[in-house]
Amino acid sequence: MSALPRVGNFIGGRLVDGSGPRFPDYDPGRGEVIGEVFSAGEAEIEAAVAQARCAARAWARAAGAGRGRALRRIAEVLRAHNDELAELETRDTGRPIAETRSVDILSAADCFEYFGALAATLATEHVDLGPSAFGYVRREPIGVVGAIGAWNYPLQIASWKAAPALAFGNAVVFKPSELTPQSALRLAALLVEAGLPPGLFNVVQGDARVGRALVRHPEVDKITLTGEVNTGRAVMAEAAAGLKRVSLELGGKSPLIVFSDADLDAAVTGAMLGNFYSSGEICSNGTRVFVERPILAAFLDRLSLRTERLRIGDPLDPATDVGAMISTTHGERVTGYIERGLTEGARLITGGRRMHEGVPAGGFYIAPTIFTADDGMTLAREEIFGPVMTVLPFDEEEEVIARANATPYGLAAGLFTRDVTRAYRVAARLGAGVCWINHYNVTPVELPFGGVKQSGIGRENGRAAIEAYTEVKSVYVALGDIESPY
Ligand code: TXE
Repeated sequence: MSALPRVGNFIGGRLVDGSGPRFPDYDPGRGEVIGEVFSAGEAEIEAAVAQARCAARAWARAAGAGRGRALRRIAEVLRAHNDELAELETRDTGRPIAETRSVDILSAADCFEYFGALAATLATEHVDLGPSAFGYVRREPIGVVGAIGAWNYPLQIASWKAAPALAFGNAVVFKPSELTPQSALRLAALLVEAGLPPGLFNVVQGDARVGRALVRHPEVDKITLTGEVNTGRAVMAEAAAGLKRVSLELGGKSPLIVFSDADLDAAVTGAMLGNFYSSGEICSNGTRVFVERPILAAFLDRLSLRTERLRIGDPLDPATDVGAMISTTHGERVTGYIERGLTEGARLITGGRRMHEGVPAGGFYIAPTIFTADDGMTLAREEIFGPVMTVLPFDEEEEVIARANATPYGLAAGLFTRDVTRAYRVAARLGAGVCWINHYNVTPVELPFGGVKQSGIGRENGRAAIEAYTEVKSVYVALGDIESPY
């Protein structure tokens, strides 16, 4: 594969090959190999952590305002490279260019801009302890952050971790998913181009082996993971030995509740955004759609009509609505869930099959699929991470809240109603870290994002991210003579 572009590591401000195993990087839209990944070996992992540790020293001492200026410059550089990065992301993920051009890079830029503004505002408390003392509280960087990404929104995930980490004086060693190695590498080069000191953002390629090495590394002070629940468990267990700080952004099986007084077209739009955008490969998707029984038939009619108009095809075609699954393995996992649903007696409304006609050969394309089912069916309990929506009728508010919460997950939730009192009341009772009222899956960087229960620990974005990337130090200052019984 030597003629292919080399996808290496980025350490201390430079692209370097890796001494670990090499493996192909695929364009899921076509099943074509688009690069040869040189994964990080022990030498590169050591070098990346050492470079981060070294760069973090000066960066931690810099004033927040200086760090903020650097991050705001990065935001501008990302926006200037929007189309280039969007095409890179589409080729690596199989997600439609219409999405990556309008969401992924702009969300990353917004994140750098937002935390570039917060960087200088880390004022903390002065505590008056009377005439003989006072105290103050410092927020200090944690040090070296090991960040591990999933494959659905590679650049956004890297940015949602790097921006706050850097804003508050840390350095980062980022490991992208082995399925989508490209955009983080380009991001690293652009950060240096924007003036970020080398060594502050490093990229090491590889699979769980490299992820585990970061979790175990004694010079990595904090781990942040975006991935599946089982991976979260494994990372937390590995981090226990060193009592490492851990933030986890994991999976979900989120409820979306449509009350009978809802704007029906808006609710259908919300359900489609929460199940078919990014081919359904979004952690916060509202994949259990509870519909109040009196409007169920009308809801399903409109939903099916609009779903069957979606354009499934070449991710690089700007007209495409639904692209390819990330891999054949994952595609077969999703069609396996569809088969399971049929076997268990779920009612297929539309879709339910892999597409071969009208799509690029070599990619794995699934028709957007809608089932009605019972709560106990696998479709309604397990995260599928594909374009498969499960619709469930309900009759009472109390009933639907109980059913919506009857899951070990708690990432997100959504509800559609014109009754603002009911919206406020129900949103307060749903077990989720994120809730949308009359919309779905919009994630402004100003609002914290993350799950409760088994969907994660900690939050990304918003001021909540300060907790994730700083430590608190209390300082007591004696003003009078020292008091002592000795
Ligand atoms: O996850 P995996 P994927 C979730 C989404 C779905 C999953 C899909 O809900 O469940 O991510 O992404 C590395 N020690 N979210 O398949 O397999 C692995 O190499 C250390 C939630 O990529 O868990 C990869 O880089 N690292 C999210 C990363 O972990 C390990 C939004 C994730 O891999 C490891 C997006 C180990 N033992 C997707 N095992 C949110 N909540 O925001 C694997 N890895």
